[in-house]
Amino acid sequence: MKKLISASIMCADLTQLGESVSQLEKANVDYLHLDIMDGSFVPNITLGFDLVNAVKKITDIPLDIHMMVNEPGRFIDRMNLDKNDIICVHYESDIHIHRTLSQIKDKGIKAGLALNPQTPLESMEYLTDYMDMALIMTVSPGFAGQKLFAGAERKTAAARKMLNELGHADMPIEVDGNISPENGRKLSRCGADIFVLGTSSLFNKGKDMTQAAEDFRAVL
Ligand code: S6P
Ligand code: MG
Repeated sequence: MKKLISASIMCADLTQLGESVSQLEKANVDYLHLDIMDGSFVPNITLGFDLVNAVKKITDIPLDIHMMVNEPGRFIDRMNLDKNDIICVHYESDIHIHRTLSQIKDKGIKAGLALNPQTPLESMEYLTDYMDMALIMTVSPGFAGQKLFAGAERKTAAARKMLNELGHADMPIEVDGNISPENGRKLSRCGADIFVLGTSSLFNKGKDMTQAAEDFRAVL
């Protein structure tokens, strides 16, 4: 599977968002990753739906929406997305997450399911037919600039094995949190396909984004 990069917009310079998006277009990133938080599912609040819709209007780069909110199904209709975009919801965020995944797919948008570090992989076992992507969190969600969770490699490898055995060898696995070039290379070997790049790689102060994206791709 082709290895893809998803740029974490919460790590960009939010005072010049339009400029950051055009730099990311030049850097040829595959997705823009937008973190939506509610201050309850995670102890932070970052980007919101108006910002998602504003970004959608200024770029053709597909959006990769990471919903860190309780009962995300309440908000799916707030975003004007299309078939190239992904909405990823957390297994832990709704006791009826199967319904939420179906709700996203019924709108013709790709659906992803995310798991917090401590959530067993088996949580997604019976939901894979409703998913277009699996997101293995490699930090506890909520903040940029954290350290990779110790089980990240083992869990990513086990996810790849499980998806292959269930007949989903073509389903991409995304990893999110402390994806430095070094961690990216290790996780790529474990079977990760989409890499969320934040402060650990793409948004390193002083480094040009095109160069940073190229350097990252070179280690995969
Ligand atoms: C964190 C969020 C992430 C971060 C990204 C930051 O909860 O879901 O998408 O924006 O992990 O990257 P880094 O390299 O600072 O960890
Ligand atoms: Mg994220």
